[in-house]
Amino acid sequence: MKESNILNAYANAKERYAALGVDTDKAIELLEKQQISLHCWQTDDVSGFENDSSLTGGIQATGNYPGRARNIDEVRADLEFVKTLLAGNHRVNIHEIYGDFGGKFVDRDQVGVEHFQSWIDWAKDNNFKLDFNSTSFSHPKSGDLSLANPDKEIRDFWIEHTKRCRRIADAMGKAQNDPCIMNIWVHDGQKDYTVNRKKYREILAESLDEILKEDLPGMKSCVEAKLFGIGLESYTVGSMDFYEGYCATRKVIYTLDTGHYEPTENVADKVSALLLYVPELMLHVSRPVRWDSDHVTVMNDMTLDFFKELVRSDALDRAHVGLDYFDASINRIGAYIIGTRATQKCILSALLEPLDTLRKLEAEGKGFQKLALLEEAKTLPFGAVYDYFNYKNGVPVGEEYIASIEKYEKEVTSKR
Ligand code: RNT
Ligand code: ZN
Repeated sequence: MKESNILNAYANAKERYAALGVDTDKAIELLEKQQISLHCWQTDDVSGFENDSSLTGGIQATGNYPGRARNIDEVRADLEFVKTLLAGNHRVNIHEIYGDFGGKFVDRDQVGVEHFQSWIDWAKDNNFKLDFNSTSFSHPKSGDLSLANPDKEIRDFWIEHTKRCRRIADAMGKAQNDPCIMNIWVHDGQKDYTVNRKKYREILAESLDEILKEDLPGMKSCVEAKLFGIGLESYTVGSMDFYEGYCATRKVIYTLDTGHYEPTENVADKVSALLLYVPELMLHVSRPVRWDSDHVTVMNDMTLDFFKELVRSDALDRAHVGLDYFDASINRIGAYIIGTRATQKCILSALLEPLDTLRKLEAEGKGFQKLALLEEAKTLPFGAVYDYFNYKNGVPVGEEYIASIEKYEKEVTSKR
């Protein structure tokens, strides 16, 4: 895009927003600081490097677009390339099954910091911070119940795994001088009716209490609620109600995956309610299409509203923003950039809302004026601000990144 066009458009946009009391430079500054945790599992359809077992736990990546990352070097190469197309400094979110196991089988109850040292070094070299996830799925002991399993042997196996993961996250956080956010999502549920809803939830709460006992200052734990998984449609142990209560009473971070609610539910409305009771949020920004389909995040009403609610709650700094989708039907790097940029756009759009004016109008009971301004805000020259943000940070502006990804596909991913 022509430099003078970007600059002129920004100058006009800046003036337009200023007339409504919005400082675009300040919004850009905040967006530059906003880290987004890139989910490493977008590079390889949640395969990991443990062995070639198939994906279980009620989640599924559909499609077989060529070029998925097949090993640790390819995952890292893809992430390094992704970084060149994004403004800002971001994080990488790793699952336990992405450890550097050196070709050996390391069972989940045997994993240690040594299997992630090369990730820690790589992150440092590439100016990434790391987040982490225990992995309860795609394992012979996954079954329908892991941390909520009444069978003590199986439950203890997963408790040990999750405790070890917390120690790995602690080491990551200490090495990067910034807490590593570790997510615990377990798929536990039942395909058909269960007469033990309460029992499994009691066990899950007990297991989590045991896991979270250890004080590890380099990391923060979060727990992810969900509606259902494939093959686990009738009951999910870690439902929203379960984790809301758990996080509020234990003061643990609540992981809000935007795909984990009823399709007609207003996910944005949960933000302000949760933030009254839980310390922070971890976000998995996703796009559910009819169900928790994990389509690539785009700038749609749900995502726009979601970030507006965070900004209106003055809580951007109480949310850890991460992505969670896995679309194997299109270029995976392209999917990364679309989703990350869409998330940035939604955050920027929220930061550019003429909130003071809107709140004043509401306080004065000027309903028509408020609605009119909300409508007008939708077509303010927001794109000019986002273009300038990318230009200022030396990354492709607008659709320019498409050609970069095509080039990477031609030279790298198509040869896999
Ligand atoms: C599953 C959860 C979970 C996973 C990742 C791979 O429904 O969203 O976050 O997607 O752990
Ligand atoms: Zn998720």
